[in-house]
Formats: sequence, C-alpha cells, structure tokens
Amino acid sequence: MTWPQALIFDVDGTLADTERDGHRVAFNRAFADAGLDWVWSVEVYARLLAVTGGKERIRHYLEHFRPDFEYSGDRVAFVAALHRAKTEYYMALMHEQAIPLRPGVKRLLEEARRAGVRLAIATTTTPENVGALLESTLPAGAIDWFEVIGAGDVVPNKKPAPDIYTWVLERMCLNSDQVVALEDSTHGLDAAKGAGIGCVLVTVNDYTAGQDFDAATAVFDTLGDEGSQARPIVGPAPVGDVVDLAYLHTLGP
Ligand code: XBP
Ligand code: MG
Repeated sequence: MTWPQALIFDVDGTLADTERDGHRVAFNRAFADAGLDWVWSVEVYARLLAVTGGKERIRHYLEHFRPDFEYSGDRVAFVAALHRAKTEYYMALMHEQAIPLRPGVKRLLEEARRAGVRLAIATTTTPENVGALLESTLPAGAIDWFEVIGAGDVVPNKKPAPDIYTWVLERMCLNSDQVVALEDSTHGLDAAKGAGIGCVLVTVNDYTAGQDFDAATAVFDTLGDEGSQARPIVGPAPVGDVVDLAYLHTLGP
C-alpha cells in the first residue's frame, strides 16, 4: 500500500500566510465597524495567536487586555456577532487582494492529485474562510480536491487539541500512520501528534519561526518551488531542493 495515503493540510500559515494581512486586518475592521477602539497591531496579534479560534481569541483579548471593558448585554452573543463581521471582512479581503498560496503548495497539491494521494484540510478557521482562500488562489472547483475539510466549530476543542485531526482521520477512514500532516505552528504540531499522526512536516513563518518544533519530523522555511529552494531547518534536505512526494515518502514508516 502506498505511503502516504493522504496529506492533511493546515490552512492559516501553511497554505497561505493569512494571519498578519488577512485575519488581523479583518478583526480590526470588524472592531472599527462596531465602534470599538480596539486595534490589534502586528506585535499584539503575535501574542494573541497563542489562542486559536477567532471567537476564543476575542474573549482572551477582553479578559487579558480589556478587563475594564463593560458590556451590559449577552457577551457570548456580542463576541459571536463581532466574529461573524470579522469573517465577512476576511472573505472580502480574500476576494479583493488574494493572499497568495505559499511557495510549493499548489505544486504539491497537484502532484498529490496526479499520484492519487488523497487530500484533506484540518484547520481552526471557519469553513467559509477556507472556501474564500481556495477560491481566490486555486482554479474553480479546487475545493473539491479536498475529500474532507475539517474546520472551525465542527469539533468542541480547537488546536492544540487533537480533535480536528481525529475528526478528519475518521471521515477518511484512515489510520494516523497512513498520513502526513502539514502545519506551521506548535499548536498545529501538537494537535496532529495528539491525534497519533507520526509524520508532521512544518513550514514556519514570521509568527512561528521561533517556536519549538522538536516533535516535528521535518521543518522547512517553505516547501520550495521552481527557482526557490526549500531550506531545511530540521530533518534531511530534499534531493530535488523541494518538498515533493518523493521526499515525503522518505519520511515514511
Ligand atoms: C489559525 C487560527 C484561526 C485564525 C483565525 O487556524 O487559529 O483561528 O487565526 O480564524 P489554522 P477564525 O492555523 O488551524 O488554520 O477567526 O476563523 O478562527
Ligand atoms: Mg496554522
């Protein structure tokens, strides 16, 4: 039986660098729309990324950065409404200025499809945001390349909990040792490992480069692409200067 049977991709930070110029901007536009003077700078957002999930991140911000904020209504509904507005802004941003896929992502997706390696997504963001990113960066209908999309609130506990990866594996009827997970953060690495996935490849970004990836199988700056080599940070260097299926196969059991 070929290995890996499937590639499970994280979205934010892995498929595309969406946090700084996508999610963060959308949060700030929603806050301004609601008449709030909250502005998440790049630096503050780096701290807030310790909490996954947009609603959870807003609640964390209220508790730790705005303990003085008074709101007489239903706080849960207030946060949910803010997050819905943020998601609308994020989707509009994706269609306006399309944050590009990271180097090598489209190449690896297309190689996997040609080779019959199944594809899935395991992410903390919302399904709508996944759709907006894929529509703005891949050919029409590319969302159907992914057999299963595990996103947002389909599970009770977000990364670093393993729930979303377990949810995806169950729906693909695959064992954790049959797949490779591709991530960008320690939260994602911990979630994949927690679901029993032994092979996790990390591509770091500005927000995650300093994190501890000792548990990862391999760590790169990017997957590499035509004219831009994948630089290994941990693990063996790929023969062809890019992370491709042949390289992933060498990481197998
Ligand atoms: C990253 C996240 C998400 C986004 C914001 O998801 O933690 O919460 O930052 O998106 P992943 P939402 O790396 O797992 O793709 O506001 O939709 O949560
Ligand atoms: Mg991520």
